[in-house]
Amino acid sequence: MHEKGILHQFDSIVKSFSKRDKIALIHDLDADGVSSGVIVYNSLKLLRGKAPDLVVTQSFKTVELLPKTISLLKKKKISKVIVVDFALDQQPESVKMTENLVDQILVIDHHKSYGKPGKKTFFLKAQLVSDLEPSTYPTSKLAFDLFSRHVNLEKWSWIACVGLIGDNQLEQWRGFIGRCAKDHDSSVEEFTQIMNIISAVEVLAPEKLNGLLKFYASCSSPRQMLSSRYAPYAEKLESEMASLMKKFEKEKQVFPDAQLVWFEFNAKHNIKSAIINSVSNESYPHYTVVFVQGKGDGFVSFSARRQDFKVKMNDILENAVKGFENAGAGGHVPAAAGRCKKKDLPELKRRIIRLLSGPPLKA
Ligand SMILES: [Mn+2]
Repeated sequence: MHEKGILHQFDSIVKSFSKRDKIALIHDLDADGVSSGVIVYNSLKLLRGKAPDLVVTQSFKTVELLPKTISLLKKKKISKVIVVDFALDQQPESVKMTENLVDQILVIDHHKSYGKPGKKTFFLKAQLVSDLEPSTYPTSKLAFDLFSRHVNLEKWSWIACVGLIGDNQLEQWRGFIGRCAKDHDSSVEEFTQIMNIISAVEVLAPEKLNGLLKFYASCSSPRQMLSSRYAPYAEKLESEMASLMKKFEKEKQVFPDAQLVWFEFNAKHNIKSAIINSVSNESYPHYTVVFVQGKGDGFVSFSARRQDFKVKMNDILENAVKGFENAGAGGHVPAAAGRCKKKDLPELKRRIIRLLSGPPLKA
């Protein structure tokens, strides 16, 4: 279907939203996921005079709707589901289970497409409506642009900026972000600080993200977020990151032939995504950077970054976990992540080094 057809379909879904629908909003946990959740939350409020009936913040980052989420949808008699900022199409099983309960699922996302798993589900991927590489068109801006076709969201344009910065897209969108900073008497620094607050709550107190999202939706200015009870988490995270950075400098392994920097560590909080972006952007933009974090539960989670788009991080990680039991991986070209059993880590590392050392992979 062409761009126009996709937008037309989106428009008719949006026009069908009414107060009588029982709508659930489900969002990814990072700054773009939370910010796009807020954009949709406030859009629904304007559109139908009522916020979503349910906001689900899942207990960990995943591309599926967890069994607990699905039973909650059932219990609350949800009729429509809106999912933002994760590739629900990567796990068709949970789509099918959810389709048995609800009338419609709308997914707004900018991860790669994995096919169309269900009849009642409409996937609005960034790449269907834009020529931009999808990782550079974060969901918060995509949702802002889409819902702006129906309601005036200028009051909350700063929230789209926070999501853009969270997904590492400040340069790509500098014009838009600069204009929004002016409109809201704010600055790139303030937007970045709000992004840091959300990331810090995601890492240090994920159980508070659901409350944060609703508070964030009620803010009429960036400064309200900056002076909120969530703000102190940013400082706490910063000091944890500083000590992890020292450990990185001491323990990192560099493989020049594979253009790879590899770092393994243990930590209680899920801190790796917060720190890998700065290492990748500032120190190793032309290398693949992989961080592996153990939490003592028999599994390791890992993130990969590469800023020059010369190697596809999502493909590398998806290939590297093939055949592993209880493992998964996915994401964007410059940024991807996954999880596997700790016992498979040595093989994972061998495979990644091999994949990076060989000729470029075909998509
Ligand atoms: Mn995103």
